[in-house]
Amino acid sequence: MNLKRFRNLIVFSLTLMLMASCGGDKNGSKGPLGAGDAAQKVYVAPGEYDEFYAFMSGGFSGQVSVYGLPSGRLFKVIPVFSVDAEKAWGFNEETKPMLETSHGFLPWDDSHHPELSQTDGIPDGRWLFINANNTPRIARIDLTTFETVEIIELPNSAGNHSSPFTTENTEYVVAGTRFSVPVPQKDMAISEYAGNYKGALSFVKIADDGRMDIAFQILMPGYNYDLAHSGKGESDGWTFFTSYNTEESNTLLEVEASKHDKDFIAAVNWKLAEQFIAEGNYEEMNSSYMRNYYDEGTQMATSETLNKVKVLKPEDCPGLVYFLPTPKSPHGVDVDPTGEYIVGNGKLSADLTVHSFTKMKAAIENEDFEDEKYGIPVLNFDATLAGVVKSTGLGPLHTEFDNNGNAYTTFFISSEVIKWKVGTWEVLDRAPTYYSVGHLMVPGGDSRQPWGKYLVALNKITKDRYLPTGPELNQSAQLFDISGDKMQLILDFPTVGEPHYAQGIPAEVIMNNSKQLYKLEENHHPHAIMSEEDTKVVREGNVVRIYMTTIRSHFAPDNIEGIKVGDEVYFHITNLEQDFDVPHGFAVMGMQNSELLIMPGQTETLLWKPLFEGVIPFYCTDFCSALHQEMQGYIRVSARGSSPEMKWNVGNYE
Ligand code: K7E
Ligand code: CUA
Repeated sequence: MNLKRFRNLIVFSLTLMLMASCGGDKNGSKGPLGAGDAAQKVYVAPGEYDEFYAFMSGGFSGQVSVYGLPSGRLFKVIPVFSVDAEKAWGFNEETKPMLETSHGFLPWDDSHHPELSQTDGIPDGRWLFINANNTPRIARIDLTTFETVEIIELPNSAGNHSSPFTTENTEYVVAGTRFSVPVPQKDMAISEYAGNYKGALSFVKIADDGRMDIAFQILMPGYNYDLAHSGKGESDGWTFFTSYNTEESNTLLEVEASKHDKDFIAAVNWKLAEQFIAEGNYEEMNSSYMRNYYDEGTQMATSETLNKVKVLKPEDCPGLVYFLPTPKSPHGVDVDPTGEYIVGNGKLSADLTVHSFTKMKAAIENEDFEDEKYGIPVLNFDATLAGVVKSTGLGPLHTEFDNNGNAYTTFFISSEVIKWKVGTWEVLDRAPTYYSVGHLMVPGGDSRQPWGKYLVALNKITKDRYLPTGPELNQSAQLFDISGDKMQLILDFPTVGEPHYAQGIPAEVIMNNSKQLYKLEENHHPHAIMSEEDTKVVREGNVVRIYMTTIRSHFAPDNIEGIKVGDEVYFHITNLEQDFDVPHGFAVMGMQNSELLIMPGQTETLLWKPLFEGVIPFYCTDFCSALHQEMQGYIRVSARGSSPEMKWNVGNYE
């Protein structure tokens, strides 16, 4: 690198650092939280329910957390991409297959964007989808059980960031790659990046029962694909992806990918893609990827390996993709509730660029192109431009909408949310956030029917908002009342991991379908037993299977003998309870595993390999009754190579 470029790089980096940090300090004070009736607005009396569910991504925790709004109370952390020892996710035999990939079993990922399924463009409360960013995958969470029931891997992708945004009737969730890579993957010089690496946009078909399958991928130029949103109403049938690094640089992107004045929003006509597929105008590529799904009947997860994916090449598919030039390294792309306006948030810009769908269609019709990239027409910037929001904020990232024709945009660098009018582009209000806001969420705010009322700012930096907890502070969310003209900050609350994005939905859409227990008669787990009379211990070589039950307040059996050092012991435990909210837990001293936490009517399996002779206690880990502390048992472990008699009992019967 020559000296001048190096100097430019330093100056540029310093400027960004300064801009980022002044966001944190300039407001100094702790904000208007004391204001009048704020406490009343977030007060949910003991025993009362919240008005909305909020689903927040866990970012680097890999999970999803479920909150109530307006109280900010945490209800559940749903394990998704990271193992969770509290719930045995990825530890018990039933869920281990969920974390299998073509790279083997993966204990962690980075989850960014929860997305609710929609019907007619309105969140319907059936499923929540979320992306794995590091090893590209999409998960589906069933909102009757609040459990992850399916995870599909995305081949040819690397850094699954613009994902998993849904189409209007959940025909697809989409997944754009952040990193472009050789497709198919191969050993190749990194310096050959430009012109050779490709960025795959995946369209994952969602069946009526929720099953996910990759319908097709579009092999785009080697840019970075950042975020996406699908059209609505008139623009239904299109999905919009932001890109940056149209410079196609492979090093020092903070400078090298910031050179172009404009990058692109890619407008993809997925209805046309379906036609190309139907006509056979695609290439079938070999690529190995996994689909893992949980069967509620057998209560087991299964992994299957898939080998083919259909690939569309824009240069062979006229009309499939158009580029909309958008200043300046855009991050979020957000479509207003009518479907007419496509808002691009240029993160190195102060202004927001709003494209018109109607104008885009006309520009396509008139072939009003200013350029072409790898066979993809670049529409004339002025031809699609609907307006510019001149905000004077800095670093716009994401936009959501309310039900009154207003939009709300976050500004990371100036650390604020700005409210503006869709159509007139005038700025109506601005509110500081503490600090450095990333995404924001209005319940239904990326759908056709925002419920409005609240806005949650999902902040990156916490600093002085809470009592210090050493160097690491939880990220912070801030709740605003947006029912009036002015946004009013009414609550701060900490989050689990980094909440990149969130979704909100009225409680009644989900709560009445929420499952209270698993019915024993519907439990078809291969190792389930339905009563204490059926408990048994079975040896097959050095594999021992213990068929156990739980009911308040004992295990059956609770005395087990005949186990040897070197055995592989599987505890298949069925919780016979048929009462809401009565799980039992299970732990064995010295086990190299997590606890089990078994819901009523469920069967779970723990693998234990005893290392020493002795008498090993086990107990219930979840305080289930007044005699929970009595819920315990012993296993006798005999020497390797010995021939102890197999015995088991609870109470006096064997
Ligand atoms: Cu945090 Cu959506 Cu990954 Cu923006 S992304 S902030
Ligand atoms: Cu069962 Cu505590």
